[in-house]
Amino acid sequence: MGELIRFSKLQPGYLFSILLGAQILTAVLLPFHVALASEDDNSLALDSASSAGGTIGAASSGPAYGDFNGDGKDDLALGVPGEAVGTGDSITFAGAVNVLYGSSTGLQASGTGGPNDQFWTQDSAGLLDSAEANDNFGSSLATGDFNNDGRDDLGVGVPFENIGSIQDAGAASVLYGSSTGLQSGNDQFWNQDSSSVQDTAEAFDNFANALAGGDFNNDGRDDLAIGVQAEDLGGIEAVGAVNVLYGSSTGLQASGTGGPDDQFWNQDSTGVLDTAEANDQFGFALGAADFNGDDRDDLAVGIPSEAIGTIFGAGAANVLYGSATGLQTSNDQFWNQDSSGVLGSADDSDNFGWALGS
Ligand SMILES: [Ca+2]
Ligand SMILES: [Ca+2]
Ligand SMILES: [Ca+2]
Ligand SMILES: [Ca+2]
Repeated sequence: MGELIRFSKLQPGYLFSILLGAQILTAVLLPFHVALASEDDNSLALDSASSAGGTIGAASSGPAYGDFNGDGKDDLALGVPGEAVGTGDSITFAGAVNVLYGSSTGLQASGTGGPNDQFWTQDSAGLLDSAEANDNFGSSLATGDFNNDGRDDLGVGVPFENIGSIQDAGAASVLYGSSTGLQSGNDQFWNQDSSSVQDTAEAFDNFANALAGGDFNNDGRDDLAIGVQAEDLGGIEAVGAVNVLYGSSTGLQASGTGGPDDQFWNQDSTGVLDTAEANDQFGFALGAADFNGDDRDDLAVGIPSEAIGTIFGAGAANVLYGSATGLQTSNDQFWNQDSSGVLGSADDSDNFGWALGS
């Protein structure tokens, strides 16, 4: 059900009015039960969800870290997806990102020993698109040096962005680093209707609910994996998918110019283990790291609502390994708590793979 993820910004009454199916309650509502706590800006579901071990979209990446100004001290971006923007905070749940820069004494916000802190919204000068109510800019974050200029860049998920009139299709903004930190001069705004990006923006896809940066082809330019947790495929709802954009000397690109062409992965992709089923939410969480030490980063994809046999919502994770041409399926893996050697056992609503740390 592609609309499930809308819960994070809907009223509890509406939630209860449509959440009647046992499957939803056990496998999907459970992860979001904390979302019912409040719709108040300062106690947004996305924040309170952390007590359950993850947050919507940010489950994979949490606060991002990277050296945005290239001074050798890592900096910290913090998503604030419930931030109200505009005069009188009139644009509610538009979302924002705070950035704190490192110094020899650690993070600081005064401009002492490092750049002054920053506050980004879609209404910040130079940033593409604009702040709209319920966009939830900052729901997910990922860092990487996408153009390999020695300064890390920041991907910002906006999973409830409308694309034209397509509600909650989702988008990702990318801000590039500079000697003075993140700046909007050459920022990008990606969605599934962007030129050359595979698939199509559809209502309630929630593109960019999760993000992970890694160098999947080891060309020195980091690449960006983008979760689309509520993607429908072939009439099957919310199976989930992952778009991958590869870096180039000019940053992320989807056309195959200066780097590999973009990819679109799901559990029905040729070679990917298991099968796309309704409400799996493949791509709910993402984690990138070099699991086999071949210098190419690999991608773990959380599928917290995956059924293992008849065990509903037990959860699983697919792992795709990097290669000289990018992510591929030749030695992919499908892990769950019933996998040989894995501790624990797959039980109803365990939600294995809800969050990934790498
Ligand atoms: Ca820095
Ligand atoms: Ca960069
Ligand atoms: Ca790369
Ligand atoms: Ca690897």
